[in-house]
Amino acid sequence: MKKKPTLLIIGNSNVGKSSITRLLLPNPRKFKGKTGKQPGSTLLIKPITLPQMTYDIMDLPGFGYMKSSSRRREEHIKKQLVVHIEKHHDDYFFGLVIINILRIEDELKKYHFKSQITIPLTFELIKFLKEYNIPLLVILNKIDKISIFDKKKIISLFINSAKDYGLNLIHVNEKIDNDRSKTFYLEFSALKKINLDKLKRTINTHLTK
Ligand SMILES: Nc1nc2c(ncn2[C@@H]2O[C@H](COP(=O)(O)OP(=O)(O)OP(=O)(O)O)[C@@H](O)[C@H]2O)c(=O)[nH]1
Ligand SMILES: [Mg+2]
Repeated sequence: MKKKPTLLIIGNSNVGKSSITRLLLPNPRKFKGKTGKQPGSTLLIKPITLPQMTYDIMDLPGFGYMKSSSRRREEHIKKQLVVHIEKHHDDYFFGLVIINILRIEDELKKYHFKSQITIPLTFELIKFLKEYNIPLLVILNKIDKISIFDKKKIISLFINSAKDYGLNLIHVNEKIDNDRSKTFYLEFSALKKINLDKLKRTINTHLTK
């Protein structure tokens, strides 16, 4: 049987990767994969493949913010992910980089504004995936948890900081061409299903190409 194209879902621990994966499945209630309060719920690198679906989904283990695990295990997971992408990047037709919108300010303060040397992990990850030419959508998840005012403030901070690392972030609604130099983002809530239709449509656009 011919292998189906795979959707990549990647990001820090506890950002909502498995919750989003579940929303993309035809029958979410049957999905046995764990979502949880405890970061590190997903540990296996194995795609979800269903006969009813036109693509497979790889819900990768999260990295960072793992209170429950040791640093060594964290490093191990990160290395595993890098090796996985190096080896399997060709399988992926599209990638979702999931970010918890509530964590953006902290990450930028720590690794961007306070230090010239460090690069925020989120930007490093986007750049890494772009090197392999995987088309990406950055998902700013958990917007149900903040006010519209804060949402606007954080998103513009995010876009402006990204520019310093050569990343040109554009809202997916403003997409007019397939300029590979741009990276698209979408604000999202897995809990309230905000922008779920938009997400599904965007994935399908990439599938038919
Ligand atoms: N309020 C809110 N909570 C969310 C949202 N998406 C996910 N969550 C919650 O966040 C927690 C983590 O969600 P998961 O989907 O397990 O996160 P994950 O990225 O798969 O985590 P790991 O597998 O540990 O890397 C769960 O308690 C979810 O219910 C959202 O959009 N809004
Ligand atoms: Mg998970």
